[in-house]
Amino acid sequence: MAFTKGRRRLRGRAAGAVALAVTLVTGGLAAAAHGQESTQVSAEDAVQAQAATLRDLADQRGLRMGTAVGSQHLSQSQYAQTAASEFNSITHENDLKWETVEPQRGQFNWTNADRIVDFAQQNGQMVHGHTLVWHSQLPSWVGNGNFSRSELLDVMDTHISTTVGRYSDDIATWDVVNEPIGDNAQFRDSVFYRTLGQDFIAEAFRMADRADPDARLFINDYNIDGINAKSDAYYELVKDLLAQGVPIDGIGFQGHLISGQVPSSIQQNIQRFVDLGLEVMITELDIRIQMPATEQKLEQQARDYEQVVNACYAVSGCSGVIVWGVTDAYSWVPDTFEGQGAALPIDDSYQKKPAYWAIHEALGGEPDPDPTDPPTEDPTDPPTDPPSGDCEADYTITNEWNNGFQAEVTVTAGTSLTGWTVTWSLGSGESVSHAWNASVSSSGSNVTATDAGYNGTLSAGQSTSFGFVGTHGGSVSTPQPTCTSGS
Ligand code: 9MR
Repeated sequence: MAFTKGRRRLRGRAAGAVALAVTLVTGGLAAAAHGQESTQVSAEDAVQAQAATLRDLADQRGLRMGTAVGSQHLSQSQYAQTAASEFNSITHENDLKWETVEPQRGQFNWTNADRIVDFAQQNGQMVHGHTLVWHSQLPSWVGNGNFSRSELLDVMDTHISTTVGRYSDDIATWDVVNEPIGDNAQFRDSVFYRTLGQDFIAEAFRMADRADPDARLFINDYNIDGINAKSDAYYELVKDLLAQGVPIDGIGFQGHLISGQVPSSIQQNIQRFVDLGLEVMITELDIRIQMPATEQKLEQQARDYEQVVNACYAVSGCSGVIVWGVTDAYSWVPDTFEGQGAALPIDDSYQKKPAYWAIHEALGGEPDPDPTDPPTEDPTDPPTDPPSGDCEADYTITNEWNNGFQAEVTVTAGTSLTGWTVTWSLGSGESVSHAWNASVSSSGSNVTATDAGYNGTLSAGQSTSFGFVGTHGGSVSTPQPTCTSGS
């Protein structure tokens, strides 16, 4: 792959937010408008702020607003467009992990990692490197290699120097060591800790620093967002590393949180690590809710996101936030936590949720322009008399203009459903361009809409609706859709 020099880089020890501000400022807002300093927004800026993406706003304020990306999704245009327009920083969700890039000793495979770095380059985005030394997603040749101390150091050095060296022009910040402390606040049992003791952490940072002395190097973990025994253990660990002169620049609070349970001490916790001279980043933010997502739960989640991002933005030295995925459709959460999901600011159908608008506002943008729009509505209505059959779909044209129209389809369950599919035929010259609260695809004139996950489970008589915008060639037809159980 071609590497270009001069990408937007975050450089210089303890200069996190300010360095970012200087390199990223594009608009008329003050470069150092972060932390305690106030932001002056002109009328012109305010107009722009309404249409601004999270990326525009974060750029203006010199903050990182990132997302995790999977290379397997980049060929989907809506996914790629959202990743490029809403975020100024990209993290490999899985494609840069040890098992992927060095599955056999000394045999490196960069195909998927490169695709993401290339994507970021094409879109002028930073890359936060995740991750070099982690007990998980580690190939068995490392975990079961029975290496001596010196052999394991050699294995680590090869992996770190090759990976960091390869991307030294592209990746300016790294999660060097991920999750070395367990939930009991003790060092986690891993091949690295068993073989090298806690020194493996210092060694890993020194190796990364040798491979790219300009890179900013982070330690990263979950459940350290608030002040608790585990974050206390990190506080002691990083103080010790700094005292030894280990080249550590920052700490990542992953931020895998539960809605309604954001730790109240998060800002104080960020501040105490910044006071040690470290940069703090929220590196993997998602805030999960118990499904189904109702309007009330989505509003609570918005307040949770607001609390986390404001805690970061309030502290100079907290350089920004990375959310752990572009869309709820591909979030790791539902696969790991049964019955929970909808953890990201953008939903399965790429609709901006209240959480998105909460971040938008926290970044100085406008609030949700139409808070009554889906998907802020409660996705389910109270039960009525159930129709016969699996379900019924009622199609209504809600708006019409020159060559466009908007339609709403209400699905009512005849029997209890765990998913639904609605199909209909388009009239001549019609197409569907943009949908919410359902996954909609078309093939020729046949359109298929399936539930969006969070609105798939309906009891008999319960309704939910989805909508879309379409184009027409002169007149709008009113089709008779068919509804079936299953998606
Ligand atoms: O989101 C990642 C998921 O796709 C993987 O299956 C999982 C495997 O461990 O890793 C997830 O990402 C993790 C990240 O690398 C480290 N912090 C916790 C994240 C969520 O598990």
